[in-house]
Amino acid sequence: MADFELTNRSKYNQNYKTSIANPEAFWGELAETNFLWKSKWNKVLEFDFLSPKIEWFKGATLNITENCIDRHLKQNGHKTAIIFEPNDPNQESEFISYIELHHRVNRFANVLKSKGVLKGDRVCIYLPMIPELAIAVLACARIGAIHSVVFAGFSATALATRIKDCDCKIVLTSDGSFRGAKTINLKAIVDEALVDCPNVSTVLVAQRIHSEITMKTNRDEWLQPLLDQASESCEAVAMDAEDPLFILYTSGSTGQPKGMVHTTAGYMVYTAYTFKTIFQYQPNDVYWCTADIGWITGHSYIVYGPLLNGATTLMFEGVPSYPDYGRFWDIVQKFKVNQFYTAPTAIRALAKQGEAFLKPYDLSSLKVIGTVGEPINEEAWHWYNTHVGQQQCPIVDTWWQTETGGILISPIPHCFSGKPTYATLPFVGIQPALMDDNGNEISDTKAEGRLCIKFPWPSIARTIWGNHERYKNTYFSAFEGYYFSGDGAKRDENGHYRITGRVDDVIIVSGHNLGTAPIEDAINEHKQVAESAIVGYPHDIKGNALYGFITLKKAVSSENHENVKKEINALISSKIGPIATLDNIQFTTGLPKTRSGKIMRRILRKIAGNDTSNLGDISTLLNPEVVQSIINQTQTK
Ligand code: 7RM
Repeated sequence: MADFELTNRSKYNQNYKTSIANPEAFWGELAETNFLWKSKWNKVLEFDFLSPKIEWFKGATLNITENCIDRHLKQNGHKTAIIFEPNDPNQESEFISYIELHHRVNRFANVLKSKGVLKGDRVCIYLPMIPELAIAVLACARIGAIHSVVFAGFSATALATRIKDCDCKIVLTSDGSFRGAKTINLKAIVDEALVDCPNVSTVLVAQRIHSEITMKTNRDEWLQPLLDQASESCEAVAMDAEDPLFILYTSGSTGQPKGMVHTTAGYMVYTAYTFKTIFQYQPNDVYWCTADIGWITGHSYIVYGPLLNGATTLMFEGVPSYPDYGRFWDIVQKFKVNQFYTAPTAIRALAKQGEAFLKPYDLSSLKVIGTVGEPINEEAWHWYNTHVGQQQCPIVDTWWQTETGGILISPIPHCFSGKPTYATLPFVGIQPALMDDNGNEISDTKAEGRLCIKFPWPSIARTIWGNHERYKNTYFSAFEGYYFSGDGAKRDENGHYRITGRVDDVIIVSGHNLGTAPIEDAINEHKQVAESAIVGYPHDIKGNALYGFITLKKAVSSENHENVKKEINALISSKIGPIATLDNIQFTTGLPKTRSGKIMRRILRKIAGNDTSNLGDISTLLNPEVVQSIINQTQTK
């Protein structure tokens, strides 16, 4: 029988080789020997990147929650599945065993059933980082409902768009949430969103902050009394391998977010295997990923990946700065965390506070530390390595996307190590390619180009909900026969990859992917705004900050400029969320455009980044004179 462990370089080499030479045999055996199936597949893989159509383990039936929970009960029922650490450090933590998780998921699933939720129905989950969030996700999976988790920091407008796009009839939320010293009235945001969503007939509300909320008769109900009455056993519905498990929205370069659809079996196999091998999870370890379950990182590496491995996974409700910047390290010490996974933006924010916040804590339990979400700069990498990992912990700089479901490029501890800013080598089964400007794959090892993947892996998203054409156009049309990631990358002479960032119009601010289009749409709603263009520019903490170039309809007196700026940011805040507000706003007389009317963001990016020495050829612009006028304005500011 094959040895799928990745604990040294030769095992990685061996498994990588087989996974490429014979993907079906590799994934087939891995799937068969490590998971619980109700019935076997007819074929491991069928695909065509042109349609595109991708099917893994087609014909097999299974339920992912039996793999996440039931199969651990006999041996590990009393083991802690989820540690919940509340926002307030003085409030008690919760330890949820696999047995308790089983009961709570089943109760929740029965409540959903009693509200008429059927297999294939979409359920919107708008909850903070409390146990109910993970339990709700698993409850949906138990009965074959498709969960659509919306990050509880999103505005009413963003929530409504997502509810409507996949036609959810039910929303799961809470009265509110705690975030550091703040409380947020989530239910009020839901109420506002639902004005625009007539199809939602049920809202179930978890109680978290005990705030005054209004309950709409015949629509809204408290969750807890329903859970109390529900049975703690619930049959796990047999799902086809390719039945959708969840939808998760990601911003794109047009206003409408893309509902990425992930299916059941392939997602299960890939997230479980990457979790185990990349984090080198051992049976008694405590693993902590600081992401929110509202993002793909939370789906794959707080909930599914860890639970599929029978791991103990920590969920933290709060923020890194509350009650002070030592909170993360306090938690690591308190639970003797062994694997810690966070984002460069958090690392930079913590590094800025200095080492004094780390000093009081014992971090010696840490074995592997990880980063995800954006390119990590060298300085942040070294700080993480020195002060958090104490030069003892491999750093896994994991590159992947909402669309990829799981990690595609990352160091694997004990197989090969990371080096600053490099995501290093492809995971088992992953075939990256770099493409040149003419659309051809670059064969030289040392190269730079657009990052594609040329063969399917089990957890790739299968479509965009309700818009397969957009799925094809976005990911499979730029380079025929390849999946295009939207990122650029460099490859060194050893074949190690360094991700350089997005090549499209998505800007990553503090780890949040923000499409420029929806922000511009919000700004353009201001009655004095004629036109706007948003670009990113480097920012010490956030990675990128937003710079808005805005032309006004008619001249506004300079005293009023500040007011208009405030109003613009307020608009963005209400339409998208505070994360998308602009750090810098410049009113201009025009925006540089191509002759076909496309705004040349490339030039604005250089101006925003204060790098105007080489703007390239601007003579083909419709209005080259506008460029100099914008530059002059920046210099006199
Ligand atoms: C997991 C996640 C995806 C985009 C992706 C990249 C960027 C993510 C890294 C990274 C450099 C990394 N999903 N990205 N990880 N860039 N190094 N290790 O973040 O859908 O929200 O974002 O994030 O640009 O395309 S996501």
